[in-house]
Amino acid sequence: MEKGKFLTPNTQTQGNPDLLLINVPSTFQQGLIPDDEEPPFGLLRLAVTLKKEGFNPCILDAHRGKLSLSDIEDIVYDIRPKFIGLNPASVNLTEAAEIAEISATRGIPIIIGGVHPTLSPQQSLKDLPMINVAVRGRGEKPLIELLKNFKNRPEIRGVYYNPEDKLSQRSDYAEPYPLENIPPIDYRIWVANPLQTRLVTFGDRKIQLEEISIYETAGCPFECTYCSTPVLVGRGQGYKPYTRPPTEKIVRDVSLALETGANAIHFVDDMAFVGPKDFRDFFELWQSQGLPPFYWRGMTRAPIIAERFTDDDLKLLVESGCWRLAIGVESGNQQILDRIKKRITLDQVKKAVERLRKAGIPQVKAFFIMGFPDESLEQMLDTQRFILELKGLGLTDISLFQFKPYPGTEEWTYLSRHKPSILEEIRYIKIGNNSKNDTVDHKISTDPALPDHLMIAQIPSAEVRELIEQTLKLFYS
Ligand code: B12
Ligand code: SF4
Repeated sequence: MEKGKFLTPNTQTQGNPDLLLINVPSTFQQGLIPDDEEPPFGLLRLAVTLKKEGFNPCILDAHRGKLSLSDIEDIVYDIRPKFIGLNPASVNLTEAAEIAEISATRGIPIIIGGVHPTLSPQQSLKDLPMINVAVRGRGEKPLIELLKNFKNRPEIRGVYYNPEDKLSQRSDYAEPYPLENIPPIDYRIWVANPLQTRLVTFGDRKIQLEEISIYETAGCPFECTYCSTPVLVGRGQGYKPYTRPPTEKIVRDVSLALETGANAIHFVDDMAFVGPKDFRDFFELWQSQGLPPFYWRGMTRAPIIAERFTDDDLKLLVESGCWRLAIGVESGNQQILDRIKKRITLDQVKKAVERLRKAGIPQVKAFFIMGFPDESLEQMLDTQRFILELKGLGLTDISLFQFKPYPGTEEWTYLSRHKPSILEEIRYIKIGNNSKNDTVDHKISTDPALPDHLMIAQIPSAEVRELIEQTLKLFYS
């Protein structure tokens, strides 16, 4: 069965798996899931680590496989796993609940982890009452213990059972499993269709990229007020906000990923590099080992490029095969940038875009958000104007999202104090649209929306979305 292709490892034929990790789809409206989605890096890390520890896990990538609920039910029934693991984010809790329902009716214990359970394990257990256990933080260590000793409800850091239990009135995260001990992921075994083909223009040449995505780090050293990452890593609670594995491990992982036949890497990490040294160390080691060149793209911050990269670093960036660098900008209004603790200035953004394009990086992308709490129409129009100014400086691509509050973030706390009724009405709505990838319509339809009348900013949600649509059209016209 074609759908079975998204059950990995692809050699999974014998015995019931100890654990079936299901990548919960962002929606069951299959037409809304793009074709080039990233594999579930968190589940991949868990699966290869559990395998190394002697377990027999498998992954069902229901998101990339665009599986329906009944496809998932058939597969669960066929392979009868001992446990099921789900990874709900805040935007697909409903889908997770539906999958949990079918698993619970088969009597299979369910463990949840990942974004939403980490933001609030107690709330997740209330949201999904059929779930037995929630894991907060990185799941490797808790799963090893839970799979060995589930019946006894072991007390483990980062593991939460009944939300009403005294034992659940805590906030600890799982003890992280060292990144350097996580085995390299062999994409040929664990990921269905790992390569994405794209045609990229480099000066006057067109090059066909066979791209594979990888994720190497954990967290991010910054603390933007709207972002879930600081909460995901337990920032401010004594946990390390950012971990980068040794350069040797990154070199080994990239090298293995290229063995799939890829000639390009997408570093999906929140930060592909947080300083010129990370980047230099990697490429110097890569070159010193005589490894073959490859194309790559990733994400970093404007001040790093504007102020910390020398001209020589920029030259090395181009030589290293970087075809697209993305930066998080979020707003074209300095007051908003300061409020969301972005720690960047508009001048740094302009300088970064200009320097990258002048150095010869083929594509520069920036991310933006409109509709922050209390943001005025005028401030959003500043963002629109700034986006068009950056286009004039060589910006080639944008993502522009509507602000959405996520549990545990500083903006969530702000809204709970100042506009509590809004949080009761939060729903992430998926707008149906079958437009092709990379079109403005597609960009709009894959960003979950908020109810039309919601007044998080100074204008209602529907008007924020109209402005987003207008801005995307202006940029891409
Ligand atoms: C890669 C990525 C994407 C990719 C791929 C997403 C995908 N389908 O897998 C793309 C670019 C497509 C994407 C899109 C979106 N994303 Co995104 N994305 C990420 C990102 C940067 C990395 C996720 C990741 O792979 N991490 C690396 C792995 C190794 O870590 P991990 O997933 O945390 O896994 C560990 C633990 O969490 C835990 N764990 C994970 N799963 C499980 C399961 C079990 C059972 C257990 C026990 C433990 C466990 O153990 C793992 C190993 O240590 C995160 C930010 C982040 N730092 O997590 C945002 C993030 C998940 N995205 C986010 C958002 C908002 C979106 C969008 C909605 C953006 C938008 N339009 O507004 C869209 C949704 C699109 C869609 N159709 O659903 C938010 C989610 C916020 C929320 N509360 O729900 C995040 C957290 C970004 C942020 N900082 O705010 N995203
Ligand atoms: S928005 Fe980006 S820079 Fe800010 S905390 Fe999140 S991942 Fe880090």
